[in-house]
Amino acid sequence: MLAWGGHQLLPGPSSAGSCTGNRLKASREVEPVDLPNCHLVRGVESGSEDIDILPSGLAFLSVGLKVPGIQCFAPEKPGGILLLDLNQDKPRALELRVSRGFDLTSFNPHGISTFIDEDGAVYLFVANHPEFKSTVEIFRFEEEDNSLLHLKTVRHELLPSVNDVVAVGPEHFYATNSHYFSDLFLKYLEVYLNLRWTNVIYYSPEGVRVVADGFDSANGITMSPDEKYVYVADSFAHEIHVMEKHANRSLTQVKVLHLDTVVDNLSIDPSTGDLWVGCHPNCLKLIIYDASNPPASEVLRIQNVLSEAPAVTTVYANNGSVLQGSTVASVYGGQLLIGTLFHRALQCQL
Ligand SMILES: *[C@@H]1O[C@H](CO)[C@@H](O)[C@H](O)[C@H]1NC(C)=O
Ligand SMILES: CC(=O)N[C@H]1CO[C@H](CO)[C@@H](O)[C@@H]1O
Ligand SMILES: [Ca+2]
Ligand SMILES: [Ca+2]
Repeated sequence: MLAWGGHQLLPGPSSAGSCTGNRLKASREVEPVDLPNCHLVRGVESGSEDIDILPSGLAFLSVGLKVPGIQCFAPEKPGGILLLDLNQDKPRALELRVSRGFDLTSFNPHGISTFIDEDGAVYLFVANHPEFKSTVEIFRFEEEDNSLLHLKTVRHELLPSVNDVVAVGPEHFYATNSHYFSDLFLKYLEVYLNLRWTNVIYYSPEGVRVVADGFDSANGITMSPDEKYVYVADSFAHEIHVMEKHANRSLTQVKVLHLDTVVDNLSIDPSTGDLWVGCHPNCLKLIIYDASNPPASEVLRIQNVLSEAPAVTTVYANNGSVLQGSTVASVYGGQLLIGTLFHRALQCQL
């Protein structure tokens, strides 16, 4: 059922194929790879940037992200968090209510992550871009009434451009900054000049610090099921960095995987430790949007990440006729859920 795609772990740093600057030329068309049993998720029309699935099969989807210069099918509608129960047959995504006092009109959610504490409370961490600024919002999930109780807004000068978060405690997280500057023009300049200035931050109420830096564009971040390793996607460098996590929460690099696609959000299969990656094989089409020639979607599975020879499989690829601009793929009990930057979400049986 799984086809092998053309992905190689490239021997050296790859400079080809990116959205911006002089690296945009190597955009690639995808060979279709189909899964036999897929359907579009009801209730997701305008993006589902990031997905996080609880052990119970409840999936959170961050929807409606707006990025200057990127296509948006619902520009007047604020973003939100949807809940999808993967235990149901063809579930419909429901929007979670958010507690009063939180400014929903400027809610612009990006990467998300969940944390479950010892007494079973579920916390949802959301990278947010109100008015295109950058914060991390911490909510508690109230399952009885499908709502999110807002607990805290984190703003910090070391968090100028948060892309994704991975929660490691009720108020503790790692976050990627995908740009060093928060000013839009400087962001373009930074990517164009290929400054390797983006980083990973560790945040706790006791202190905030840089734990890894030197990325082209640090993007998705996730953690191994045993919590010993943190994986960071460097989108424009086409790399995934495997970092060892130490008791004091510092990170050291173990190795770097080179792929020939723009890697976006990462997720882990908790049962196998496999890494699932949403990718943009031709991400220039995300920026110069043309409905008749839309951006493709591509999902990779990386097995044996820590071994000498990780196995990279293209599990799903589509030219945009079904699903445009995949950003994330997440698995639960034999089901695959694929999210997109501004399009729909696809649920497949593996
Ligand atoms: C995408 O692929 C489908 C068949 O899989 C084909 O009908 C369609 O023309 C292709 N679209 C583009 C834009 O290449
Ligand atoms: C959570 C996360 O990292 N989301 C990323 C998913 O993909 C989009 C599209 O590139 C990125 O903008 C997000 O940063
Ligand atoms: Ca995430
Ligand atoms: Ca990302």
